[in-house]
Amino acid sequence: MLIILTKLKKAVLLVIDVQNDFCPGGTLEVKDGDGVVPVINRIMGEFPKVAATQDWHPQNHVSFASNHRGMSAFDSVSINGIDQVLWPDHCVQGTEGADLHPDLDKRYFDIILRKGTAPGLDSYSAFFENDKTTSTGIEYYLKGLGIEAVYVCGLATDFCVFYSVMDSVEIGFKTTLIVDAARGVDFPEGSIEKAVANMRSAGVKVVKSEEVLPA
Ligand code: VGL
Ligand code: ZN
Repeated sequence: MLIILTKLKKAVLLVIDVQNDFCPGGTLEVKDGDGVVPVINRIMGEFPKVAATQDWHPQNHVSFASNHRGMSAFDSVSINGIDQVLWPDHCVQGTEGADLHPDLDKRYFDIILRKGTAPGLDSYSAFFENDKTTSTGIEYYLKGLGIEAVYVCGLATDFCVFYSVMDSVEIGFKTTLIVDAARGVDFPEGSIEKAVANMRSAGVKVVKSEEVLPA
């Protein structure tokens, strides 16, 4: 009973893309990506609701450099007026690389949202695809639960975490980044620092995981 009472009220922990391909040894590895796993496992129980996302691309996905003749990974292109960084093939539907990290404690996940499933459109944010208008539906799931506060963690700080955080603020959720429970690609170099600064400017609270644990 005590434990339930200490939980953060009307809050969700949003766990972004903690998948094998974003961890060391994966095709789009984030430095120390798996370092978020023990931190997330430690804090998950404090939240009444936990929502996880999974980047979940078809093999012919527009974000893969391999699907663009003459282009290389980390090149940038514009597709239908949307800037797109081209990535190595990653998080292909049904592959081990797309699986959530084996040590991540999935017992707490109330919902797992898959995104980036349309071949022609990428989806960094948990809330909107990269056209900024196509909803993933999770806004309404969270609103339906009466959620007011969104705590974001996972991978990558400068891409999917960043866009999820910014959309969360825009939607009107009180939004917090749990900074030691996130790691970034840092492409181009400096982009993690820039992303955190931009989040702060947008009114996002930036905290360490110990601040969400009971004293
Ligand atoms: C991500 C690049 C491409 C992420 C996903 O999860 O941050 N980054 N797809
Ligand atoms: Zn992706």
